[in-house]
Amino acid sequence: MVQKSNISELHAERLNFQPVLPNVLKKGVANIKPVLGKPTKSVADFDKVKSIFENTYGMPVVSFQAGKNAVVAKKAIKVGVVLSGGQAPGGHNVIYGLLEGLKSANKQNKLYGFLGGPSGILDNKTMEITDKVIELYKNTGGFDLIQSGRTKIESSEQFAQAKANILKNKMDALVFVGGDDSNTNAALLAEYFKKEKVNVNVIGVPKTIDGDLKNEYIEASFGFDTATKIYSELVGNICRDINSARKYWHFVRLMGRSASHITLEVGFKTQPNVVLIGEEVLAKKMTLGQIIDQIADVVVKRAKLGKNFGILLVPEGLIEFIPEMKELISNLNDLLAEHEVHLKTLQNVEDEFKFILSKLPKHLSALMSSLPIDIACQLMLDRDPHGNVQVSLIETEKLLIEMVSKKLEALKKAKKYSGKFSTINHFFGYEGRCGVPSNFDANYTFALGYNAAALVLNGMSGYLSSVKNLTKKSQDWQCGGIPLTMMMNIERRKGKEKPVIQKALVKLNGEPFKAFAKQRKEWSLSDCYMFPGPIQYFGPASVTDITTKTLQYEQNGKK
Ligand code: FBP
Repeated sequence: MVQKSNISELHAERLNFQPVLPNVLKKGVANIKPVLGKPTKSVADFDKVKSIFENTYGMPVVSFQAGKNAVVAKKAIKVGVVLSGGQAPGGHNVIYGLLEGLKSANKQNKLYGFLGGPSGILDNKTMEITDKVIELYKNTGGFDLIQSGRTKIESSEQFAQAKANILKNKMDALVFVGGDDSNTNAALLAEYFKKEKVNVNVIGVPKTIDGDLKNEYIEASFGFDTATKIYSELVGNICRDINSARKYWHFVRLMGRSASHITLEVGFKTQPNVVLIGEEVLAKKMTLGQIIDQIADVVVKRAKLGKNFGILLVPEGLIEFIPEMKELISNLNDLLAEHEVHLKTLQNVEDEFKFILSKLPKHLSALMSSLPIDIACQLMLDRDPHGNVQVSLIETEKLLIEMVSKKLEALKKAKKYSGKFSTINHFFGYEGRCGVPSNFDANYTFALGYNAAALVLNGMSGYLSSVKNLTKKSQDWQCGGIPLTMMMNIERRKGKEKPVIQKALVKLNGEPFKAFAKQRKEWSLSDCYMFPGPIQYFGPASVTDITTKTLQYEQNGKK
């Protein structure tokens, strides 16, 4: 727990920062009314999704407008909140906003945090969140107040256990703060409670630094703004080092498990020489060999200009976008799930490796054997509880360095290259997930939490808190909710078809990618690096409150 004795100067200043609520929420939850839109559909696989979510499919989009609301303040309620999945800057402000929103309707409303993520619901570990508890966590990074976890509530026993504990606590609602997988869990719980006629509403809040939980109504997931600003500071610092020393090629892998939004945003802010975008690799069906050729081409061209230095950004999820690797990973996912028990009996990684090779189709076993052994072993590591490969553990930047070096050696032999290729590798991921939230994320998360309280108090369930119009001042943001089922499709997880929220990938016909495609040639050869420096919390709004380039391109078109 944070105590008065471990508060830094910045922390103390941030405790005094008062997040600015959207005007519509300012007068409190008892002074806003929900306006219902048209019924909705899932993004794909309508019939399958509908058959799983019989009670919560097709609900309308909700928007809030000013107006007296007599319903919400009537009886005092008890709400549980859980932080789920990877940390993202601003989580504490969601809790802070939720508490303020609940209290704005009725001072007797109570908020409880489930400890350690969804497992806290199953183990019934809770703590009450009071004004005093939240006092030292306002506008701070991290999830340390109640911690997080990746436990998935999926078996019928777990659903029954969740129900039993929530009823034991006499809770009226549960707020799930999470990414696509966690909010899928929230949707399943909302459906389960409706089916079981349990009067508990479930509301989701869009969190993930990866930025891949978004659509027309969820313009950004919280944490993306702060995390990309932190990575941009680090990458910008490396760019300045490159310009000063002029002797290394830096290969930087950035977090972003499935989508390349983080890499694209950091690319905009720092203008490195090579930026790989997984979605483009997939669309062009590029092989690993072609990616290596593309990188080597830039290295050779720069060497000819006397520049044996540079910087490359690669999203951690790249590996899953390369068609041949995607096929390999998908086969590995199924094999690891199918032979889970047998694999546990094997003595060491080599035996596991041999066993897996023997089960793979010939062409994939050849591909697996051609990879550096470390990478091949990393591909076999345990999947997360949702069945995803843990790409944060796969050192793709080292794989690229090794393969580009080999390519350059061959070019040297053929007298087509005579430069020097000294490399340094980096992975920036965990550094950005618990940073002190930017002003944008501090305001956004406070609004998302407050808005979630409004959804709960209006009896909504199976909804995701939606705050939009985000490139405008926070006073002008619009609030409401969208049904979680609207974002669902069916995907293969752990060898089975499952309903999941569809990830929002980088769109190649979207304004951000188009803007990048126009600029990248210039970035590759002329050194136009940018050095954004650290996040600023105080000073002119043009520096402190500005959000991501991605959102600006998305909302303002060509800029
Ligand atoms: P969420 O989608 O749960 O927010 O997590 C995102 C992320 O930070 C990814 O960028 C990264 O690959 C992953 O979490 C790492 O997971 P872990 O925290 O389990 O190591």
